[in-house]
Amino acid sequence: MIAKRDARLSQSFILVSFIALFLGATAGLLQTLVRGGVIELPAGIGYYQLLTAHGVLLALIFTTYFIMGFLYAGISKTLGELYVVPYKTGWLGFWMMTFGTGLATVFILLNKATVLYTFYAPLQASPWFYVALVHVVVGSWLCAFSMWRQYYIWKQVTKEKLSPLFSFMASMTMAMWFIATLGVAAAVIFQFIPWSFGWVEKIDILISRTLFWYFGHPLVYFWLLPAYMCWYVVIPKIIGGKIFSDALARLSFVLFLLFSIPVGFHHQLLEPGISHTWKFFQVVLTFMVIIPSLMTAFSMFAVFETAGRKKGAKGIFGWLKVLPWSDVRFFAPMMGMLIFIPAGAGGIINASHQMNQVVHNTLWVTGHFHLTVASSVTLTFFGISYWLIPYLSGRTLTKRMHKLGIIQTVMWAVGMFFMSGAMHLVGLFGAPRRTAYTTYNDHPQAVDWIPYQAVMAIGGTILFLAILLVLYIAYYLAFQAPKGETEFPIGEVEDAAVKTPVILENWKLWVGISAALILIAYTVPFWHMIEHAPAGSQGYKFW
Ligand code: HAS
Ligand code: HEM
Ligand code: CU
Repeated sequence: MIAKRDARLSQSFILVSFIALFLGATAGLLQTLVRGGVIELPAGIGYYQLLTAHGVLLALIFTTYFIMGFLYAGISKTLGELYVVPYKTGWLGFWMMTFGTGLATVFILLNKATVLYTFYAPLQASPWFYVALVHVVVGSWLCAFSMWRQYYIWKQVTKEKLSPLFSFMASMTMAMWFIATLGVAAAVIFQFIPWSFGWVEKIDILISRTLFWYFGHPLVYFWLLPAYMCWYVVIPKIIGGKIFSDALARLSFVLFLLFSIPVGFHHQLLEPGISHTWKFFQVVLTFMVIIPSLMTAFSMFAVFETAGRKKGAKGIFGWLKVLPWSDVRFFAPMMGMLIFIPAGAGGIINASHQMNQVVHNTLWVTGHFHLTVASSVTLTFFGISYWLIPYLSGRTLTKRMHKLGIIQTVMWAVGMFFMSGAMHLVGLFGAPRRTAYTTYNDHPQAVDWIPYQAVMAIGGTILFLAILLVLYIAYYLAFQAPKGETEFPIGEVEDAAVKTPVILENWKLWVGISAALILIAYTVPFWHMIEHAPAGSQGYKFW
């Protein structure tokens, strides 16, 4: 059982995460209804104001808080109760992040920061929005330091060469996060804050966007890696199987550290001012970062098949039938995995330099990330919640909640099939992302888009109902379910697996190679940007 004080830290993160989920999903529902032409927004609320709230509260806040709650619980489980310094630093991080989150939310609701979650210059928010972002980022750094400290003390005390797999993955995820957030912190502190307070008049747009995407791509893996932690470590235990290979799992996380950062240009393939050579180089590295995901897919298939065959499954696909489909702790993440197959294929299309011209800035891209972060990752997080919340609250997952969880998962998959499917299709026909309802003066092409947007609204409505259901389940598991013990499932490694080489825990080596790759991929293009820098831009407020 988890120590009460550690449980409280995790619970606090998860509470904020679910509040953000509710607010962000409400905005999402309204967006689909507006774009589908079903409603007009009342009370002077702007479409872009909602979209900013949706992006910030779901992509940045819901995810980050859930991840912190999950990682702290897993670290406390595998490395033991938090030591004093990691514990106190964790709380300091929580409060700093929460102050920032509150401040940012207020300024978005006041319509003073309608700059979308990517806060692209020359759109200019109130300076307090950027100050709020700094608090969220620095607070998350405190959490990173706190987790590394726990890991370090554990190694000192036990004198073990290899740490438990979960704690290694958590430390690696936070290492990637720290290196990545240096970029966004630099943009916010050195560019956006002085510019929005009026200390300097102009901002260099290209540099600000480049620093953003230096952070923005690893950001998506920061969401994904905790889901992978569940797939690698938790799922084998739930299905009565074993982890295929500890070494392979660690290697895939090392590869994420190396290749997820020097690839930001694949979001800027249509941005002028960066030479094709460097875009091409980063596209090649983008294809490298697909490899650890393919390793994960391979490893998960191996886990399922081995577990199935041990249970006596026959034939090529017999193992599929004996998987515990009615166990929501398995079913929800498994739906996430299945959805990740088309989601990842879409990502490979996006990254293919020429094809990016067809899909960039269309609803196709919005479709892509509602499959990745809003389905594969989110469904896995829901699947984790079904055991993590009762584990933390000292309660149990009842049969009724199991059933509701399965219904919730099916609703999410169906809703997303309609919403994301329609987004992908209409995106290929050219419908832009980030636009409110418009018929472009009844232009025939724009009129053709409208039925797809209506389908998006149907999907969005189902998704919103699914959110209400998951919130009810979470509330019940936290406060009402019968008292009892729930396990934090941690898998064991297959006996026949290769021994894990100690070099995989050589942090200096991996962080060093990561830094070298970043320098290779970014130094020359950055130098060009500075050398050929235009006069810069003043700020604009279009809302
Ligand atoms: Fe992406 C845009 C390329 C993955 C999120 N992406 C975005 C944006 C977001 C996002 C939020 O190159 C929009 C940002 C914005 O607002 O502008 N993405 C990729 C590539 C991958 C990828 C190559 N993206 C993700 C993940 C995300 C995410 C993960 C969130 C969590 N993405 C792009 C590009 C753009 C982009 C361009 C810019 C587009 C533009 O022009 O603006 C890859 O990492 C994907 C690799 C994944 C796979 C799938 C492996 C499958 C697995 C499942 C196995 C299943 C099992 C179950 C075992 C190759 C691991 C089997 C069971 C059975 C029963 C069969
Ligand atoms: C954008 C709907 C859940 C992340 C959008 C848009 C719609 C939408 C319609 C695009 C609007 C446009 O480009 O004009 C919904 C609905 C949801 C939902 C109905 C469920 C109730 C989520 C979740 C996440 C997420 C769970 C992440 C964890 C995003 C992001 C954007 C977005 C990052 C892009 C914002 C931007 O372009 O600035 N969503 N969504 N959504 N959604 Fe969702
Ligand atoms: Cu990316």
